[in-house]
Amino acid sequence: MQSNSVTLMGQVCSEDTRTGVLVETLKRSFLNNLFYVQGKFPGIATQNDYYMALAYMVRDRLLHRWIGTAATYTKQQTRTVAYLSAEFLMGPQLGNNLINLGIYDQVNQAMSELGFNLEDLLEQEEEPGLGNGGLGRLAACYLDSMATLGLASIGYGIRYEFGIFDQDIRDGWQVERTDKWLRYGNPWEVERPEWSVEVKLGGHTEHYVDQTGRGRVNWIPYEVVQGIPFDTPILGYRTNTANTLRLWTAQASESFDFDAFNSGDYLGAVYEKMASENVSKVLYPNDDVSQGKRLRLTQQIFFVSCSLQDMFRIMKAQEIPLHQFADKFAIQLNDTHPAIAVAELMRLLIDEHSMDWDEAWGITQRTLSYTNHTLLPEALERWPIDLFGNLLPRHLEIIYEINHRFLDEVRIKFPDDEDRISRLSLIDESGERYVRMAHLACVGSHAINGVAELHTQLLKQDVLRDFAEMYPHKFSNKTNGVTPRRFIALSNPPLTQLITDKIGDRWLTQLEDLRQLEPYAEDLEFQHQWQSIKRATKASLAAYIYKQNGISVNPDSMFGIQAKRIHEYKRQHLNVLYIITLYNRLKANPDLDITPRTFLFGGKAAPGYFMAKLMIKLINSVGEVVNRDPEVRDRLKVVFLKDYNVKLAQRVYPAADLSEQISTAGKEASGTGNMKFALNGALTIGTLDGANIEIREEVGAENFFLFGLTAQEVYDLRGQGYCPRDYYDSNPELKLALDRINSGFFSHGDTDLFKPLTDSLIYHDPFFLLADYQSYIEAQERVSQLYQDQSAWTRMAILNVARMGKFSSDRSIQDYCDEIWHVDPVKIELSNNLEEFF
Ligand code: GFP
Repeated sequence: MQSNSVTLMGQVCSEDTRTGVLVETLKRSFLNNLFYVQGKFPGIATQNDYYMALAYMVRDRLLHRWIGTAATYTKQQTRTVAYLSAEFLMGPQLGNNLINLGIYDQVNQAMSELGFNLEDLLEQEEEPGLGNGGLGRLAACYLDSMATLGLASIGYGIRYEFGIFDQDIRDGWQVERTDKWLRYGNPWEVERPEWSVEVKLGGHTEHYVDQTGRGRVNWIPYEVVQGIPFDTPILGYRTNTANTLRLWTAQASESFDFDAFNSGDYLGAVYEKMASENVSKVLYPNDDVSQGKRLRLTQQIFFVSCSLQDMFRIMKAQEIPLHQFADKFAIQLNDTHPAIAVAELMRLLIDEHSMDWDEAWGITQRTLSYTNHTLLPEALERWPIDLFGNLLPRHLEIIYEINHRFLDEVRIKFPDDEDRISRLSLIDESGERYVRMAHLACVGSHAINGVAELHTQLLKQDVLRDFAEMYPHKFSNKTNGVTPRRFIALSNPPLTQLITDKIGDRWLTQLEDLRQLEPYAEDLEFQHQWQSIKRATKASLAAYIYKQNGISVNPDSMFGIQAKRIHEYKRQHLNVLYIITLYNRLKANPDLDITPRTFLFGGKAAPGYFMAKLMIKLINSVGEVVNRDPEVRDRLKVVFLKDYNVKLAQRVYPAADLSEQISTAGKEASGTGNMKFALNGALTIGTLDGANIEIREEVGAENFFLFGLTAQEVYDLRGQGYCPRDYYDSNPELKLALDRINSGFFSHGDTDLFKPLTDSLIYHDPFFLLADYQSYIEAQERVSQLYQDQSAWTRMAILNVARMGKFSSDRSIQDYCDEIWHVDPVKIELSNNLEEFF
């Protein structure tokens, strides 16, 4: 139990208003923040002021733990994980922090005694959308788990002023709006201008020999940008460990605009200043052709250099010699976005700290490890040499040297194999010359991992095959996981309570404990409680839909949900083909007895990805017709939930009956939405892709609706010359569905609107929708049939939840720790004696 007194300058006081957790203390602390931080009183305060006051109240309690944590790490010179990621999709902070602090109920009571509704205040929070989808959310789950497991870690990234765009739907089309998440301030962060660093860009290098006869390089940059760190405390669940998320903001550096100011070119200097600040302005949306975008490479070197320099600062402050860098830090590269760290760490060690090449290279390789998140070739980053050399002239030299030494190694292992040399080279010379970032990451890291079994296997067989042959020992799999704190405890309190009543609450940190639910799968009373919780969460989502979309959906219909970025490989349009098929059947036979269904979609399309945007339009257009058709008699509803983000995800997962995980086998690296749905008791209809395979293995094949080609079959079919048109010609229901779209039926007679989509399917079908169509329809039939037997369905749902233990991000992080990072947990004592810190 935590003490409710605090020692301040020798005096023992009753509970401190800044850190205490009694209801009276919380109320007082809230009012203090309203008055003395917000400078408002109830007559003039807005809802946002109340939210801010509450957030500051919570932040005080986080900072208390954070200071204890930082002091312990400093004293013990703790080995630390540095998680480098261009994206952190954190989601709203307030509710999660209340859960992790264990003060949700007290705060609820304190707020209601002051006349507020906690739910309304939670709703007020604007989430930082500093990520696109799975990759950024995974980084956020991992921070939660690292803190929960008591592992010292720092998440390093960019504090984008504008995160992922807000999505509006107009006339069925996606419309993007800038995300101004910082508009009313961000109560969770602490600015640390004293730890700013400078990042050089552009210019040229000069080589010379110093007095000792050693070759040296001087990089004279064209410009210098300053990085200012903003820290957010990341508290573990019911622990005192509060780690740091450190995000960098770009500012013009004085040392570079000084001359312009002096020479009277005031406007020029201001312009340059604005240009520098652009670096952290906006998050790049996925799937835009990012190649060749100088600003994106600038963002990468910016946050990587800032972060590495910050680690050097920490080493110095803790008086750890530089040759121990790899003992102090384990750096994880989240995809290739931070891969420039390989060259930057070398540069810092060699040029700025006079280390020799071999020692620097040893440190670099021992420190870095790399996670790959995609098999899509177009998503593998590469930079045109000219652009790269122009922005990072010194890094290009270093990369050439790394490449030279690396290819010598390859020649020894594989003599007379020039093809292999050109395949492995860090420089793609097959046409225009490029720097291959995945290759740089592979050579500069001691460990490389995929994010699910199948993905890792395909990496080794295909995308990174030559590297797997060169360095087999570097490769391993680390199947993704999700945090049960945010995605059950916070988002689904009734289910959390029901489970806890049966098996205690240890499962929230030991997810394997969920196994103890298995015996209740057949228990009719338990099933009944389970069903009423599902029914209530569905009713609440239905109310939200009515408010947002003006569509009334029936909570007793089956809710099938596909929520993820919109992409052809994720195949939202396969789901649409099924909807149209059902609709066609009803039109042909209005009295057909079908399981009433509500089809829900959520997700953003990259602004430059035409097909994905057309898919959104198709979903909405089909919805418009189906939802209004009296013959359907409400047995089918189609809803597109706009602006899918973490906040909305938390509403959606608990309300799903069926989780649609229908990507083309071999394309989805892992998926994490699949895990969140299943943890909330949805059954999965899915292909043998990504982590679906492992979910199915865990929950049992009989509790999973499988369909579709395997990755191998897709590969073989492509090899034989896949002809989608044959499927179209030979399957009448499929033909009818596609013809209905083409006839203009869903587009007010416009026969051209969806042609790019249907033509692509009938003539190319790169993602094998038509090949999988029949099998998908049959799996959906099995789904519908089972749903008629609510007891059997619920039994399966309970078994799914009971067997999802593997998919906690705690397990993933433990795997990284054991096999890559070798970092041990540190116990943090919470001290109320503030003098201890002096
Ligand atoms: C990417 C991959 C997913 C994978 C996540 C996290 O997600 O399969 O689960 O990374 O590893 F595609 P998105 O950014 O594409 O959502």
